[in-house]
Amino acid sequence: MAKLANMAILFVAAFAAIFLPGTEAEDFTVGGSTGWTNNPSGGASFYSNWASDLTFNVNDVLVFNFATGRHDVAILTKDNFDNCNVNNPIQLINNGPARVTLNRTGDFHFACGFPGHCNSGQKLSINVSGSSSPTSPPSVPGAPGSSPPGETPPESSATSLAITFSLLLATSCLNLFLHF
Ligand SMILES: [Cu+2]
Repeated sequence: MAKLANMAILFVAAFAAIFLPGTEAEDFTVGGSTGWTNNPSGGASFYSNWASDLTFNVNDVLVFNFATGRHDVAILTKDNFDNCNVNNPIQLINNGPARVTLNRTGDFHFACGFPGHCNSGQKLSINVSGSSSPTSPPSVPGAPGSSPPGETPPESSATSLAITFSLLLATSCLNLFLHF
């Protein structure tokens, strides 16, 4: 009986191991293969278009791909971001590629601090949502004329699965104790 319970625990733990990583932090390469650059195709809307398909959660990481000395990453207040004022950043990261951990919920504003680069579209504003409040609007898959929707795995269902399996694991442990 104890052996059976042990096997059940292993089984449950294996499932938990499979599903739990889905809830862990993700890396996002800003701009995809374009990287972090001035004059991106599409201009000022390039990086907001890139971000519009994505959901950012606390502890996710933004990876800004650029060559050191050609660009940088300035973290700005909303006002300075809106005006492309890069002279008084909250934080400036000179070395590329730069990894920025999204360590809180709310808005983050980034721009390149090199002269003219922000005004040419090298700027990104994102919102980091709490894991319990998905804010992305429902997409209509296969709607005519719509671009392919960004298929992100439903975090909440992975989380509830993980919770279910954790509960199962706890129950199995209790069972094991009772049988000893
Ligand atoms: Cu730049």
